[in-house]
Amino acid sequence: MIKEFIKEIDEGLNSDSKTLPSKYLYDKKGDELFVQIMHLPEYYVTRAELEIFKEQTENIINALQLNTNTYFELIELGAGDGLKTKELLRCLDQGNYKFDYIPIDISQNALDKLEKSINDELPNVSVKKKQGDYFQVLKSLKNSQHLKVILFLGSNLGNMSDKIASEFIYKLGANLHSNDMLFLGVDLIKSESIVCPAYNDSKGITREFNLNLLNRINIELEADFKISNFSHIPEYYETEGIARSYLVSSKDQKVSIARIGKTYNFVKGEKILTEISRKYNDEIINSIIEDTDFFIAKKIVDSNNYFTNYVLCRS
Ligand code: AVJ
Repeated sequence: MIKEFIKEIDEGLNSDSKTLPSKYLYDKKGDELFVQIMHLPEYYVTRAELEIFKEQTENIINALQLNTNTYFELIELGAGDGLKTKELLRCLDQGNYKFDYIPIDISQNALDKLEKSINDELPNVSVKKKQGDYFQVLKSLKNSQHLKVILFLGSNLGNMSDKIASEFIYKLGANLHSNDMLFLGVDLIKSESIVCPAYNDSKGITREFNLNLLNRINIELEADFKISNFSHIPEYYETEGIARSYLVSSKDQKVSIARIGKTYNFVKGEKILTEISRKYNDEIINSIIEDTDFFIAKKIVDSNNYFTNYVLCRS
């Protein structure tokens, strides 16, 4: 783990346009900050998808063509706090659908918390949590022949480039059977006036979330980033549809990372890209799934037209 962390940080800081992988934003502090982000008034993403799960639960079940006579496995990639999923679980429970809920996450702690809250609130729902890498777990589930519905929510796909997203969805398909479903939640392309504040909130939580990455490198790799010498600067243009978060060096400076044994130079105004948050429309989703075994079977949109949940069917 630490070896990979070292390698990826070194690669990112050595490249001509510096980058740091967004997955490292989520340490314990980063997880806590992301929970706060989800409740921010400016961060519409979580609320928009929650509205779909609350107001259109029956629609979701119909779109997935679920049937009370056919057992299925409801598999969620990334456990989260389950707020949205619990809306669906409640409706499936009340409708006497036969299923197991299988959340997959790399964090055992996140899975344990989620299981406990579902056991408390929905004691009839069978939870079979699986800790590990998404694809390893899916591979282990593949020989089960049961109908599978995969949930990949929260526009988590947006952290990937379109090429990586396409490979990711292709690999999901390779671990499924014909007629299995992928329920994919993505944020839609919309104006700068709505997207920009979502990544630059007035309380500065997103700023803290982004800068926490440097803190983490300071602690885990014994670096000497001066946090106050970097600012959080997100960018988004509706014409392109990609929000990018940067940390920008406010002066010429050197940073040493003891665990790598190197010093890195930053010039005043130099940017480190820490995260992309892709926004989508039908055309982009279609081009992403073009070379995969999925097709769009249905889509559900929230009342503001901010967010879409696509039902992708494995052909
Ligand atoms: C969890 C990846 C969907 O990109 O909107 C929120 C992460 N970063 N604010 C997003 C995030 C800054 C979020 N995703």
